Amino acid sequence: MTETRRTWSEAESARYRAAGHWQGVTFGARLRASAAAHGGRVALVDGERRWTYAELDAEADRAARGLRGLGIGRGDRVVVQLPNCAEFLLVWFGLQRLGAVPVHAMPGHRRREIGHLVRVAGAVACVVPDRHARFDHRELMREVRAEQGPGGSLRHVVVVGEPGPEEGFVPFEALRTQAPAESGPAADDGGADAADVALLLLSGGTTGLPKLIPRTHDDYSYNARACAEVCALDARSVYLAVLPLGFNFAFACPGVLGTLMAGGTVVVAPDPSPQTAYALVEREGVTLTSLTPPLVPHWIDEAASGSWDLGSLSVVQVGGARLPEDHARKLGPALGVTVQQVFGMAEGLINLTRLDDPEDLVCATQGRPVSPDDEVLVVDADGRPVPDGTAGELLTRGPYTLRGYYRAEEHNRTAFTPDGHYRSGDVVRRLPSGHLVVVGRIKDQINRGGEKVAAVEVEEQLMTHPAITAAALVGVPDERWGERSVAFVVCTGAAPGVREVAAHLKERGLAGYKAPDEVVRVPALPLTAVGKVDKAALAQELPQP
Ligand code: OOB
Repeated sequence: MTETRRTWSEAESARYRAAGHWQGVTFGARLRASAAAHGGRVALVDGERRWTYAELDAEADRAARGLRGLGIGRGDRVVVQLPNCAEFLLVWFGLQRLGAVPVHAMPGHRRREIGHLVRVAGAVACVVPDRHARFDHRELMREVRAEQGPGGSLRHVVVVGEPGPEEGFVPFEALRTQAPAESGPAADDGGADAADVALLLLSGGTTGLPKLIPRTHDDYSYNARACAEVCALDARSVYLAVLPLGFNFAFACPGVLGTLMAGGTVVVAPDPSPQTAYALVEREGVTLTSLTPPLVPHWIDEAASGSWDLGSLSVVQVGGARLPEDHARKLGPALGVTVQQVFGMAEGLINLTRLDDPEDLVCATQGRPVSPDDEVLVVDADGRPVPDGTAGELLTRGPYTLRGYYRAEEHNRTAFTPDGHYRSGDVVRRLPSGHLVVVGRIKDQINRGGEKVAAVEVEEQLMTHPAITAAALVGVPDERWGERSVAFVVCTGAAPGVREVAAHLKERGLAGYKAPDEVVRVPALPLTAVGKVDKAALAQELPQP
């Protein structure tokens, strides 16, 4: 199938190459080069297991041979839904070696999200754990496979761990150990071009179903490298991946990829608790990690216990949602680290506070763009630029910001300006220094401590409940999550409670984190003058704190 992809113009591409942002190197080739440059250094640590760069490179070859044995090759999309474990990276680099395209799913995604990803991406395979967080992903894959039917694209399910009795589920362990060594692969990257799509990330979403974000080798490696430079990463850096690896923040801002490109060591944390993390900091000499805001108070409390040696830790990044200023001010002294705020998006643009920024900028802003070629516009409702200090919508384009979602032509017509700026839906104020302060949002999304919930997606599912005739999901301020979600529902008969609603959404196959924190019955949904649901008025109906 031929497919046109909205992408950068020839002139822009030439400019980004000339500036050295795009280096024309694929991820498969980069890993090969890293193995040659620092073969004996430790690249990856997961519990008691560790891999040098040479070993990681050899494992990528093994995984690639096994995956190729399944018929997976250049350009094929493969949904990867794995928790934080080394296999995430073995599979990811195995796919890169074939020129295949990992699609990053979140561990919490369920039938609806995974089924949608498989369909939109036309994925030929899914890679899942056997069980994770008391959930059986093989069950999930049985359902997804059944739903796709024989005409669907999905041909293989690869299971990390026990494949179970289901016919046709392939254990990853057999793939990596049983493929004959002589079967190649000859190339570093299956012949992929650095301008090709290297991976697909998931957008936080504002529409009924999540959109896929194409990221090329050139643009995504620049994303990781530009962040690594701001964070001064080098071969001595040790990054602790606390947040899900599938999340852009932990994977490439600078995260896993930035660390590996600098010759450093990546340590994966199986859970985000400070106890788990601090034990790894002590053992592995972790220098950098990244958190979402709800974790921050727990990390501060645990550090205060005084039982940990956090001496190696030098930078803690916080992002994904707005960090309250007082938490920002406490975090640095409590852990003895430099705090860095991160305001990023899977679509591209990453803003970081700089390591030598004065405390007020670090604590009260969300950073400034990492690339000199990031273009940021702050505009009013008519699309006209506003002066610095005035709030407006953030529009952006640049060397690592997408120019169009994957297979979403209609949505692309409104998600971008005619000259290619991505409409972020975030309301920001820009300071003369270029630092941005996130003050709000015009997109219909709830940001629950960094986890994004598209209101429309949940509303559609709420209305499938037999008692609910209309629904509106609204984000309201919350001490713990920054924002929690409240479902306002219009009902016939008795209104379902919050548990019943959660059970219903689960039954519908929706990820658990999208269930509303509260359900409030209303006689009718108030409308604005133009006939849209008035969510501001609904939020006012709640008892004010
Ligand atoms: C990160 O990426 P996404 O794609 O899950 O979410 C992006 C959205 C932004 O448009 C903004 O609405 C919100 O998340 N956001 C923040 C924020 N960081 C992200 N809002 C306020 N303050 C912040 N610091 O969330 C993401 C991707 C890469 C690095 C970091 C975060």
